[in-house]
Amino acid sequence: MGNMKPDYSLYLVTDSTEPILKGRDLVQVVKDAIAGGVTIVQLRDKTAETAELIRKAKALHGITKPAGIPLLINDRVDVALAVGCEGVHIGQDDMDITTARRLLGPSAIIGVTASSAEEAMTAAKAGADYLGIGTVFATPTKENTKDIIYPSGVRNILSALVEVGEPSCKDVSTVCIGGINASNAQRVLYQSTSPLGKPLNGIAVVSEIIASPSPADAAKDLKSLLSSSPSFAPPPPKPKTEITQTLKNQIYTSVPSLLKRLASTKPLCHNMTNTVVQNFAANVALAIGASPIMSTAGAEAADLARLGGSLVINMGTLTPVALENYIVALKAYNAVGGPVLLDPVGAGATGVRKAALKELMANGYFSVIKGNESEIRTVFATGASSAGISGKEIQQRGVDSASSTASVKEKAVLVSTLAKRERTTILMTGETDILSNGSRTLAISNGHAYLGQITGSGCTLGTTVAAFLAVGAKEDPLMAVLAGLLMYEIAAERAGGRDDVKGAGTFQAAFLDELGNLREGNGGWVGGAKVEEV
Ligand code: 3NM
Ligand code: MG
Repeated sequence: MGNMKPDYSLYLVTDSTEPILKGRDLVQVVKDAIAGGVTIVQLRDKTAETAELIRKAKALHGITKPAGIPLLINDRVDVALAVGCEGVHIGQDDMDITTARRLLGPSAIIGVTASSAEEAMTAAKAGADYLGIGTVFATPTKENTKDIIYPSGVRNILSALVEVGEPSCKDVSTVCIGGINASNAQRVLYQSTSPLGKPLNGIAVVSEIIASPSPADAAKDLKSLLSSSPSFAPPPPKPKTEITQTLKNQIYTSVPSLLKRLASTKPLCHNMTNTVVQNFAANVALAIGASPIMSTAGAEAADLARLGGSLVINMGTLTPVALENYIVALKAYNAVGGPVLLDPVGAGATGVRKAALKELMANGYFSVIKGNESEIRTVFATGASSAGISGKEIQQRGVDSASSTASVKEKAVLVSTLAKRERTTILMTGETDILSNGSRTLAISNGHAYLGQITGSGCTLGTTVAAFLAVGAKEDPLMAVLAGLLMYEIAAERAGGRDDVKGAGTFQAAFLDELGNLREGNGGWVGGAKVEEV
């Protein structure tokens, strides 16, 4: 292996087929791409005869070498030897690494395709310099891709490489491949970087650069995306040790200030929610001082996202069309950094809902995922792999257990592990609610039994939390969620305790009144918060 690790950050894989290269000169396209910032090039041509492949490789090496950029050949160790280029990329069905290494020598770069933790670990232990992890998203560029693994699959492989405790696995370089483009590159990097694993060293692309009318601009765009965080990324949670304020003081200062901000900005609270609770959710949004819109049309989400509010995706009355609309809207909010809350209603109940949850999580980032214990367990299982992710034992304890005997402490471990893994904020509701950003975990025991007797109390909590996210997610999502949760549950306590409340019907009206009262107050009601660290 070479002493200096190559720069894998923007890895270009070539393609000479008509739909991608469009008859242009490959050497010129690669030259432009290098000018735009590509850091390593792989010649991939599945149809060229040996003589032609060697010719192409020599021509490419003529431009990569002076630029100081490694050239690797896909599959063909013989061609790499003939050309004297820097290495090869081999698939699972190609020559084994040991033989390739013997032929190419210790300083050659050898990369291997891996789509599972097992393949990744085997290749790393056999001496691969880097792994091409994929297929991340379905792509027309490569037929017969084995597995679509999504960013969660990449993340789980990276975690497995660390967990196994082998230097060869921990140190192997990694890029991801398959359907990566300018609209998803930052998200893929963000979501595959778990504190439980290791970060990717780069992204590998074919069509985003080769098929572009301007390969130089396409490379430049990707390059600049690599060096910044996606706009939806929350500020990294403060380590517990760096939080100097007591929890109580923090609540006393941040909740009233968020409330004030909510009142003064009246943020748009965009609900794509189920048909059962639309009316109630709109009323709750109004009561807390947000501006509701109940649009379910994905096509108008981009316009709405630009208004600076937040989005609730609640899959309570899921249909195939609804799912398509959710994904369009999710992408629109992610693109502008608008907060999105996911309420995976009934996620574990049917195969259709489980699949929808998986697709939602693969297609975007959620600032908050909120659900009851069974739903959060399903979310946990959805992003987990069969191998190598911490907390596996939690998942196996029963994904769909509606009523579990798990203690607050056990739930807290699940919620904080999930928050850490997904780099987001998780709220598990129940008699005691558990809230975590992966670094800090809180147990909240406000609320009233009447909430369980009216429809949509969970869904409209999502609406409330989302409204607070609109004004507080950029600063501290955990505090924003806590503020919404406390306002909601303390209003329920006040309504439930009123003399004129005789049952679920009068409770619902009184609850809306009390939300309005809390909105108008100065936030002194936070004194009723029952919150503790776990
Ligand atoms: N290998 P695009 S996917 C060459 O999963 C290749 O191993 C893959 O093309 C794998 O960037 C792929 O145009 C094609 O989606 C990637
Ligand atoms: Mg191959």
